[in-house]
Amino acid sequence: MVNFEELKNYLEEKRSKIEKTIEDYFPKKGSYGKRVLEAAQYSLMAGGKRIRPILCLIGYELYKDNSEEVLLFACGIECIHTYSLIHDDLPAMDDDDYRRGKPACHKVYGEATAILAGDGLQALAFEWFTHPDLIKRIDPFLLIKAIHCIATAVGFNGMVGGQMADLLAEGKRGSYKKLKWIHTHKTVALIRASLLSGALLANAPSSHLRVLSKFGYHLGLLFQIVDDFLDLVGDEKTLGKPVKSDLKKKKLTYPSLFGLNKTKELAQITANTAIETLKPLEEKAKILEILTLYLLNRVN
Ligand code: GRG
Repeated sequence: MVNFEELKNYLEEKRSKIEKTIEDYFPKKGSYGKRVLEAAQYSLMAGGKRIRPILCLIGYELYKDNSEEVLLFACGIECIHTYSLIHDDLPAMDDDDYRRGKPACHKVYGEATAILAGDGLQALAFEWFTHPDLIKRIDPFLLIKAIHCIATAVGFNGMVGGQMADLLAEGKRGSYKKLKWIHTHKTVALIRASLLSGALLANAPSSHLRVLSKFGYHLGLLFQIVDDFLDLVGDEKTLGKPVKSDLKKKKLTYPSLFGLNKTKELAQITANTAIETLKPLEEKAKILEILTLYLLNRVN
């Protein structure tokens, strides 16, 4: 893969496989509790770039030919990501009304149902990570390693901790040290773990895992810097959510500390660093290099 056009086709192909798998495996029966299933499905299928599950597939494809073997694992990661978005939008958290171009889950189904939908999606992820269809294809020892990697990234020392610090930092003067801590835990941890989990499932050598871990860190940071930037200058329709929401909530972000120009410069520097870390993987990692540039220039 050498250019953006090929990458776009690749991402589109993976997105549609991920969505088909989610549809195939999503629980069908709900009986008296079916409202929460409906709410979870509403958010899960509301669009989204599917970057995290795609990173898992890429991590696997660096070492194995057929990433269909781990599609269900990748879909579990998307369930966790979607749960975090549903909870993040709740009035008690970021209080946002729109997500993925549609009214947020709590706006359609109410807060109680949205909380349960997020909880259910987190559990569903672990149901899929340990699904018999995965166990019959992947060595359970490798599965456990990958599950541990994801669980650590989304727990107290990962996304949940980052979200806590993000909420506590609202409206206060913050430092660069705190900003980096928040971003590293709230956003970077899951992005990095998504890529690593795929490589772990493929039993990648530990020297490569170290490289991918460093790369995942810089890629995740880049993702968040661009997210902060787009909140100020992005187009509402393309983003699928209101702009300037960080500004209104007085969030600690890259632009709030450094201004727009410097933020743009830092995004470019972070992208360069990410690409630099890939050197030991040589040609094998070309797709990650192009993906980095794609995410640097993303508009949603
Ligand atoms: C509620 C535990 C908990 C955590 C919430 C995900 C998150 C933590 C907050 C979302 C707020 C936010 C804008 C974070 C910045 C980066 C980010 C996660 C953006 C959304 O991810 P995308 O752009 O979304 O991949 P799509 O819709 O494409 O999947």
